Amino acid sequence: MKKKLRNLSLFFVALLIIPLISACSSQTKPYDSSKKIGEQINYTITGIDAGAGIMSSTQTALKDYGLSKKNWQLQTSSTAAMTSTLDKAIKEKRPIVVTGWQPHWMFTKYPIKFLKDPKNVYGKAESIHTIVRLGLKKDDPEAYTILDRFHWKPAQMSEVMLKINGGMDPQKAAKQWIKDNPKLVNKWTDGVKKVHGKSLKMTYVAWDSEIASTNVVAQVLREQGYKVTIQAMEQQPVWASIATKAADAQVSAWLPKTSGLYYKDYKGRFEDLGPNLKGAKVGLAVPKYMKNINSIEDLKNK
Ligand code: PBE
Repeated sequence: MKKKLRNLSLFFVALLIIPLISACSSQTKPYDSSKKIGEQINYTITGIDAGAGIMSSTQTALKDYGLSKKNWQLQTSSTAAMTSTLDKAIKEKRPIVVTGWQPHWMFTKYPIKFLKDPKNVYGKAESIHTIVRLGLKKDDPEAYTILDRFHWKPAQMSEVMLKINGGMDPQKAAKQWIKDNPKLVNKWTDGVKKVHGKSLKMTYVAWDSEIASTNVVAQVLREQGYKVTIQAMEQQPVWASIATKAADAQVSAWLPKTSGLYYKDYKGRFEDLGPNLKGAKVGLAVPKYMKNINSIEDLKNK
């Protein structure tokens, strides 16, 4: 009797597992340019966290390019899950479409390309702005000056991101980068009076680019004598924290499009110190071996 029961349960386990295995193996097929791309990836774009601007832009893209009508959908996950799915797909030359942005190490580490966006849903180039709370200039002119001067290039942000991606602690990566780039850092701090243990709070979203920039700025301010805390949260609370003066600064506003909705919502309740980085880019990306997929329109037609 017992044995029969065990056999029966084994049978049911097999019933559950066999379709799972075949579902996986149907995904492990390499990219085939003779087949429709949508069919090969179940009409799914691999996305990141729901609060990211790139996610709402992608929903707009699905509508504007007529992809929603054709059953295309955007899968919510996290940056870490997205990059690990991308990693696995590339190892097996499988087709995949991801939400991509630059600066990011995914473009250094993997052979991927942005899809053309003829309807300009994602905007051409973006800048990343520094946003501070109202009144910071008066309360904390030293920190304000450094935050206002902070600027760097995509390649420099990538250097910090790559260190962190290689396993280095973000604060340590920031310290090392600051040590290696005294000329640029001096431009930010030149002539600014040091302080002694004044508190300052920064908020950020834990995207790789923002982990890098926030840690660098926080560390520069620490070396000026500030006691800086940095706190990671979702995008909306980051903007709210500045608007309510619960936090002093954030360096992660991708504009005009990606963080544009929050910028509009909180307008008048923050000060925009302008770009700290120019030449950022947001869009959909695919591996380069997907040779005949070059535009978002190709997702519908090819
Ligand atoms: N990102 C990285 C963010 C901004 C920084 C492109 C994932 C987004 O809101 O989409």
